[in-house]
Amino acid sequence: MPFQKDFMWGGAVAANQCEGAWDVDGRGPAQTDMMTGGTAKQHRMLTYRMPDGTTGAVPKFQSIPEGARLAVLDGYHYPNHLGVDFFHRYQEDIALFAQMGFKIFRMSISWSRIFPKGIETEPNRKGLDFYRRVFEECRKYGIEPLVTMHHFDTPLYLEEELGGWKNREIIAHFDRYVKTILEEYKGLVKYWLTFNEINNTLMFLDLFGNTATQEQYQGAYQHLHHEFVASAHAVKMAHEIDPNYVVGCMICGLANYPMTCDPDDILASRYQWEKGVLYCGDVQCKGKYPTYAKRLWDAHGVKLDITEQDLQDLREGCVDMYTFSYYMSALVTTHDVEKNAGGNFSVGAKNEYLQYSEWGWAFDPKGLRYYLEMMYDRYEKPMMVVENGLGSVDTLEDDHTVHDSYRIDYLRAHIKEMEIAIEHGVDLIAYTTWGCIDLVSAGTGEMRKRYGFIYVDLDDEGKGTLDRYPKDSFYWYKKVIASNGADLD
Ligand code: BGP
Repeated sequence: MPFQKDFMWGGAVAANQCEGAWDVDGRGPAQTDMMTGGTAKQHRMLTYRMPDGTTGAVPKFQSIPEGARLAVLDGYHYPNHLGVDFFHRYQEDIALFAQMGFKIFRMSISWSRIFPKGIETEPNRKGLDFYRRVFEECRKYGIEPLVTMHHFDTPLYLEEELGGWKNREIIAHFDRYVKTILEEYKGLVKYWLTFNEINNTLMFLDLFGNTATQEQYQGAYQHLHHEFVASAHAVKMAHEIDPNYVVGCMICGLANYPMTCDPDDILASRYQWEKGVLYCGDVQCKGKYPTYAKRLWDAHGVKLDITEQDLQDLREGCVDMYTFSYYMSALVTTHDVEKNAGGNFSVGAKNEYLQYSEWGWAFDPKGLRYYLEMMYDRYEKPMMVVENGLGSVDTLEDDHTVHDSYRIDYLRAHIKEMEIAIEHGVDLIAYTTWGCIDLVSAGTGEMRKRYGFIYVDLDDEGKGTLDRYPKDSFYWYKKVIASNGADLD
């Protein structure tokens, strides 16, 4: 039996995509609340208001005009405001997770529920109480919470007034938030993750092709440096507050392969690994910048503000485990080919050996094995796959069933590869599939791109009963968990 006896099977969500209740009980806004819905072809928009009252919208990757403030405007739909109403339905949802036999449930805390602007000295008690109730509900069923401290939702005030993570001052605000939650939930939570897909900040730049400016690179690397230091502080505080706490990094696990055997492609692929994936994992797991960091910075004239104290903090704040999301792989080439594969932060050529989803995400289970084995060998820390799954359109039948055999096929294939990686020596301790209950897509803001074992009756316009219905995959996953991965049929 490859999976250890206490292997933790479960699922994952993020506050901003499932909770809703965006302005309830004193919660402050985050940038995700100012984002409209989009589609695979049409970007989500950020809406804003100018000082003279005029309004507008830009694609989410662009900056709003000088002097503008992000704003919620009439006539637009903001899917994260409602999410799937987990805030009010968490008891029903956790009961369904328990029915599947979940051992672990990954979720995140919305920073602005605890500190609405991010700058307050006293936390918002109602926000703290909400998560306490959620953790207690999990514990009632013996489900271990796995809690992300930061999942795409910095309080908007800090983004606008401070310039977000580019400004060193934000670290102190994050420290105060982290200390608060680590003290508050001592004994209720054991596993923590610092920043969700921390490496996205660099991957975003690739979305611009080769057009990102020196200023964008400078900003991205400095932003990341501040997150690394904040993450190291979180690890140190966690260990001081409760020696039982286990803290992980969380990396967007985008595997890549060279498209040809041209040595230039081999090098380009390796450099992409370094820039896109390894840079962040290396700093967080090894507590220092890797040798190739200078090459990456020099390529774009980046000069970082790094203090001696920062370097010491990084050394003292290495994470205890390596966790990552895995959805797909990408091809890297220096050749002039059509860049026609979409996908999660990846732009590149299509791999003719793989199949692609409607959203351009490649189906590559072997890439998961490749990734697990490579990273375990590199870091030798316990690993968790904390996101994996298939975003697809599901049909709710008249009798409220959903026949999602395609999702079962996707997950089964990935679990089989995890099994092999474990047989090859990888210390994998948990698997939480993404969006175990349907939720708002981070990339497109859609509801129709579903990942869940549980169907939520809600559409892209925010219409629906919000009723929950188990899909076929719900019963399948229940069997997988009950058999500890032995019964995948
Ligand atoms: C990851 C994020 C998640 C999640 C997932 C699926 O990048 O950590 O928040 O949303 O991707 O992406 P999407 O929602 O765009 O399908």
